[in-house]
Amino acid sequence: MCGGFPWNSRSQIFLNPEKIIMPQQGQSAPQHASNRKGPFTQLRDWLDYLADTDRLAIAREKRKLEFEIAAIAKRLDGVKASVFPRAGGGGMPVISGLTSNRAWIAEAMGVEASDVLEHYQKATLNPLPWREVAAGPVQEEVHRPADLTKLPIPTHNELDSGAYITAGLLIVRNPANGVQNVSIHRLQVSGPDRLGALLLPRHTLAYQRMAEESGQDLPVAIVIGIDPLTLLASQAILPIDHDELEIAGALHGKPVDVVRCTTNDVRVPAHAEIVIEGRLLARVREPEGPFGEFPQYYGPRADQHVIAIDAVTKRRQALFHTIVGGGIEHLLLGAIPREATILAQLRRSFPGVIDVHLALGGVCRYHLYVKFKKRSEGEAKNVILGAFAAHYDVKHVIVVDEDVDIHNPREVDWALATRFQADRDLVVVSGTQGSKLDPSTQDGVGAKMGMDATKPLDTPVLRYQRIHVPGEEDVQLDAIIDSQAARPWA
Ligand SMILES: Cc1cc2nc3c(=O)[nH]c(=O)nc-3n(C[C@H](O)[C@H](O)[C@H](O)COP(=O)(O)O)c2cc1C
Ligand SMILES: [Mn+2]
Repeated sequence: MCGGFPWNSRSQIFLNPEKIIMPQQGQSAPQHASNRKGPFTQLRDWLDYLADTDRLAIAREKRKLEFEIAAIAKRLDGVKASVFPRAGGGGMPVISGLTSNRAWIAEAMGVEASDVLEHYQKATLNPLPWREVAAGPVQEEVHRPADLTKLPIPTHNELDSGAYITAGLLIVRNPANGVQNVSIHRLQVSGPDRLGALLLPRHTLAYQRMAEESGQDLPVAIVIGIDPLTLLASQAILPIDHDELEIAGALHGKPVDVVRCTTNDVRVPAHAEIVIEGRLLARVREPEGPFGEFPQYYGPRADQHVIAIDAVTKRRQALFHTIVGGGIEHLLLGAIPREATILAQLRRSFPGVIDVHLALGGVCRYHLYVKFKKRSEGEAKNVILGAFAAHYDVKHVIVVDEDVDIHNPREVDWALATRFQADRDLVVVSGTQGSKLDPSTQDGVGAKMGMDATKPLDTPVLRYQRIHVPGEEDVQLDAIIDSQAARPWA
């Protein structure tokens, strides 16, 4: 043990990727060395907790910003979060992989893994307004004019156009009523005080258009280095004019403290690590991309929105968070809010829906598994149609019975292999809206497919009886297996 964490004076672990064993997604990490419990409201507490439970790898100093940080973080994705002290040779550490396992998200919330979706949904229905405070650590230093080249901003994928901020919460205000919106957008570093931003047609773009119509720039704040629950809240699927920071408050169980930016009216979490203040420019578009996206393909280069930077505020010893595009951290941040919304929506029409899962193989967006207690024949196909309507990203739906573990792809495959007949149980709808980032669509227009892998309600005895060896689940291997035993054939 030597040195310390870049954010305090604890012991340091050096990273040895050779020794890493991939745990199954969702499987809990060994419970030891920490008696802290969620909800975690502070990034540094979360990092300490990951470190105390052997889920944080600290690299030797000065890893390169171009590709090396992303490469190491990707190798550790889903296994350990990573820390890169003095990344790129500067003074600021880079961190990655904060929420790269479902079980970790449950721990961050302080609930059982089986309660994550209902807990999240409850938070979205019970927002907790933020509380403004006069000062906060995120403004310990104010840098004006701003220079983005002083921040350790990594370049991630081979064909990316350059360095990208990928874990920045973009906060804007409705120009008419001041309601804030929080979302994550990829941000290309186009110059020392200039960013290119991809704004897909949701709330940030709606507010930007309102400002642009009256010839105004839209003030923004970009928050980097924030606790995992606020990251998750930024991905909530809400109607416009619902402030995602209030969902963060609900998940925290207490209001988020915010401070006003130094150059505009946007309110930002007081305990964040770094805030970049700026303006989304009216009537300016510049080339942005290509950039490696969540479906594991590049988003193309095109003219996109531009943010001019006015100031950077930060903690004295700030941490810079980066999310590797398409890594599990990225995928899960989108998956949990989507699953929570889809589950609530399906249950409204189909009380027999028990659980839903957006599979990693379907990049946590396109493949939906539904666990369902069917009451009448045909109902599973109605569930399929409901799932298509619940979120346009959902492309393939598999409905299974309640005895199938939808978090285990092998189980879902088994249900498909043994309970599904294509001429009877398949639903295909063509020419629907899908994901523009799915390269097999025509600019987002493509087919949906549903597979009803539930067994018939009325079946002859034994036909669908799952085989079972009595006592299998109770075998105590440690007590039974003798590792020193003589070979009985010797
Ligand atoms: C790591 C990450 C990167 C993202 N990048 C973008 C992006 O570049 N452009 C975009 O429009 N949405 C992006 N998203 C998705 C939005 O943040 C998400 O849909 C959000 O909920 C939209 O918020 P809104 O409903 O308030 O508009 C990203 C999400 C994550 C987790
Ligand atoms: Mn929103």
